[in-house]
Amino acid sequence: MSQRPSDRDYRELCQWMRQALELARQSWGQVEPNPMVGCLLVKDGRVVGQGRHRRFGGPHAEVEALEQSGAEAAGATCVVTLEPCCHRGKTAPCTEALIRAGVSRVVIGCLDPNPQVHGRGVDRLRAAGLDVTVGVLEDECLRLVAPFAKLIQTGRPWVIAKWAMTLDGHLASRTGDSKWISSPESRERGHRLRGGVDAIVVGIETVLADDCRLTARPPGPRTATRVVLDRRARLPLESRLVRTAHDVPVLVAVGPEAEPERIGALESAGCQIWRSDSADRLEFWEGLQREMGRREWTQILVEGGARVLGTCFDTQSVDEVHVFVSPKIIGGEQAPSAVGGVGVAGICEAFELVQPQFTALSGDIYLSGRIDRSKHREPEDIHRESI
Ligand code: AOF
Ligand code: ZN
Repeated sequence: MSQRPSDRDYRELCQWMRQALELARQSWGQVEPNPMVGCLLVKDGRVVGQGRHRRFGGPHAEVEALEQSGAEAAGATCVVTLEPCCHRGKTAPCTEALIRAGVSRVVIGCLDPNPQVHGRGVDRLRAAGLDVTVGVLEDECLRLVAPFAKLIQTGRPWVIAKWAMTLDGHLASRTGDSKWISSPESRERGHRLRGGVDAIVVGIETVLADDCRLTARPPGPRTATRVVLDRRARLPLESRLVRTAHDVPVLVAVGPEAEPERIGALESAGCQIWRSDSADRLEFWEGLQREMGRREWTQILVEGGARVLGTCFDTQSVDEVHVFVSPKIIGGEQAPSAVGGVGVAGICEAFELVQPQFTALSGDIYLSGRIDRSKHREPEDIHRESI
């Protein structure tokens, strides 16, 4: 019998947490490099205040919720997707605001991966006598802050790989034609992704073939820097990317073999240059990821082509995948398949999505999900096991 009320309590808390998660998700693309956070203040079974972190540098979710609730916060339960902060960043600590307002209980989705906060927010609230529960819908709450956690823990951005392919797995026909493989509705989804990330990354071959703009149309909450992997600095000055470089930033990632005159010309045309010291394709990509992390880019969208996607998978840097599969078959051994690179040897080494989501988009299948990191093993381990 004694279990019953707490079970019911837990179910109710999950419902509130789900609402807080919904709120938080509305901030996608608006708060990075900060995490998305949602918060409810609940009293006598009703919401007396709600809030979300809306913009980088702006008030935290708890503060917005407290403002809404006013004096009703006294004795209320705070349901928040992320551990309240206890440090002074761009804003004052949320723990103190909750304590001051007389909140009696705090229900937290997950701990803050930020080492300045991690666990200390909880300690502070408990020390002030508040009842604290941690871990309600923890997996979902951790998933919400995964890009923020990756950036803060590894200094690298969250890598989203996106491509559109035919039913037989090609990115383009044998002549390089790719307009259009996916439906307008699928392309609209792609543009929505573009509008929330910090960078859109492509290889030089893609630019040479498509003269792509790599902008979000219509624009989203965030303007991505367009990044071209271009070891020899071949990006044409008359390309649409370079011609618009003054309006939307372009970063050209070049290798040691790039000629200084080419680099100078691109710089004069308004492009930024990042130069790798390494002639090795994998080291080049590793270095660029570190550079993007240094710039506090939280999420980047890699759009291809096959070689770049191959490099991303070969270096195990992909975190999330969005694929549009169109019911068209074009054949051709010369037609590029979606992911190049070296690839894996055995199916047991395959990158696999966790609980992928499927949506039908005017005939296309839109499949998305995160890469299962728990399953991932070093190729060497797999080799050892097979001996
Ligand atoms: C919260 N509630 O809504 C968010 C939190 O520079 P600041 O003051 O905005 O602090 C940013 C840090 O605060 C961020 O790195 C993360 O640890 C935490 N984010 N915490 O209590 C919120 N967005
Ligand atoms: Zn805070």
